[in-house]
Amino acid sequence: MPDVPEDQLTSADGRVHLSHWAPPQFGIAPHLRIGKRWFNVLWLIPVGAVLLIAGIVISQELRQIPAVEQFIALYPGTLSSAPAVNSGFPVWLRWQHFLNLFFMMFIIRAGLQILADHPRLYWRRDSTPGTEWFRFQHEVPKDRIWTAKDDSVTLPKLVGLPGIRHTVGLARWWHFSFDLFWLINGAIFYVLLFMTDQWQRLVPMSWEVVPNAFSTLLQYLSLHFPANEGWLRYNSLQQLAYFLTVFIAAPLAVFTGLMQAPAIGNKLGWLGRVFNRQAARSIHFLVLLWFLSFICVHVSMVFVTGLRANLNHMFYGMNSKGSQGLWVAAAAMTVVFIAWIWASPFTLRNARLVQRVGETLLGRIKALGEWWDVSTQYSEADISPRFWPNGKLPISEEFNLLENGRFLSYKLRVSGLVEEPREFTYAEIQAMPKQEQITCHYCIQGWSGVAKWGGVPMRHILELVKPKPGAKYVVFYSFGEGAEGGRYYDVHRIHNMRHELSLLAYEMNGQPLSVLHGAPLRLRCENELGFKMIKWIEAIEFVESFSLLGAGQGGYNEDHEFFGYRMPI
Ligand SMILES: Nc1nc2c(c(=O)[nH]1)N[C@H]1C(S)=C(S)[C@@H](COP(=O)(O)O)O[C@H]1N2
Ligand SMILES: [Mo]
Repeated sequence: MPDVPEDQLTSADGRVHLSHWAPPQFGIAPHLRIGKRWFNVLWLIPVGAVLLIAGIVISQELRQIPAVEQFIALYPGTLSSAPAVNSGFPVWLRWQHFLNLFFMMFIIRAGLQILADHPRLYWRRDSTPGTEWFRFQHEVPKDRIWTAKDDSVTLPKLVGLPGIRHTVGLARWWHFSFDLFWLINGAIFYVLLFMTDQWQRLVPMSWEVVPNAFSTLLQYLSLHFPANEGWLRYNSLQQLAYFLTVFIAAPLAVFTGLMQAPAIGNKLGWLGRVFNRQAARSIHFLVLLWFLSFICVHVSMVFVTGLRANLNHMFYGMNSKGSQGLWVAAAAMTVVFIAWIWASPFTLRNARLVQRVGETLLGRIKALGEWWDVSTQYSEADISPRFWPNGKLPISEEFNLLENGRFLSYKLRVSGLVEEPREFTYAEIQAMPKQEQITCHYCIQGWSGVAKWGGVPMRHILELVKPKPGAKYVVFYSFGEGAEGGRYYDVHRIHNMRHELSLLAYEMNGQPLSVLHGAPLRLRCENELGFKMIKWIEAIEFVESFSLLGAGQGGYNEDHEFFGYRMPI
């Protein structure tokens, strides 16, 4: 009976120990590419200040012109037809506003943490270094192997969540859990908005909103503020900004978020081509910039257009001049502040708990992605010029010998709950029915790439070894170690291994698979994230449960980096 290197799996701790975590590595200030030149975006601060002052001067000058004053008289800033909202700021609205900002704090911080795991943005699917339009990391070194993990950067502690390098696994639990809360809150908001008269605040009912918004902008910029009528109705500029945020930006964030998932992007044919992983990721980031700008302007306006009145509206529900709203808002912000400070240290200390809670909340929803049989294939012309590598190359003596012998003596061991445990030589595997597929790879860190893979379908191996009825999972053992030492392994549900595109690949782009990309054999499983596609496969085992393997989470990255074991999204 062929054995498996099960004793070489290591357990893992439930917390993040900084002593053996990826050491900090700082990137660079965010840079933006225009044509061939890179600009430091910190320049936007002085440039923005100059533009703001220029805007103020220009609007004050404009308002000296009689025609402009006539325009403002004609379009005073609020739609003359806009009905008054009679229900004020009901308690549900105030709670939803608070919960929204509370959830957004987690979503934004965790989102930035995810971005820092691959600190580059592209428009094309292939993530080829040099084609970014935005990065906060140096250029990719050309003189050595530079993996995607090497590329991840540290963020300031209070910005990222959990604030240390390469914590994409934990950040995703925060991001997606709070996405879920935020979506529920948003759905309730949409419903209540239209069940009451509150929708009238946000939905412009006439094109006059455009000249009125200009008029408001001019009035604000010239520092002669229009009267604050916020209790009854919003001015046109507010209305447009809120409308765009609630009805355009928020749905776009959800859509471009989902399009970054392999089970969705690899399924939706042409839509997945237009909103390819990188375009979706870039737009997702631009929506973040919209939200951040919105928050800055919105909060500034709350302060400068009558702080007490504004806070009495949104935090106290009264149209009054007292200080009650101020106190309620201060208490609410204290809660946000405490949660802000607490979240990262809590996550590092209770990483396993964060993973478990995340799995409980989201596991089933995400796993729905596996239902869909992904089928999108690309053409030869789509093949990426460069495919980011990831992982630690195997260093064992055994592997060196195999590699030096060009894997001629390699044998794949397949065992466990099967009728016919077998060892397959490399020649036998290559003589099996061969399948080729051109597919897009989605790494959890954010990069993607298209390659053509050739190999034997997993379903063929299953037919040969005949899993017993009790076999629920398929364990893959790698020759390589994981980042913290101990064997890299990974577990798949047997169902997913019967999928048409689940492949044991020995060729990449028409060439024998290189060691860098997983020779002698690596898995392709196109409805999961890249880390599930184990490289340098030594043995395969069919099991009923994986709870006794390693730290019991279903794979090396699941054990050590707190990823989820089913990751179609
Ligand atoms: N044995 C092993 N397999 C592995 C990894 C690893 O670290 N060790 N990394 C995974 C990750 S995170 C990704 S994205 C893909 C990358 O495959 P590539 O190096 O061919 O691009 O391999 C996966 N398979
Ligand atoms: Mo990955």
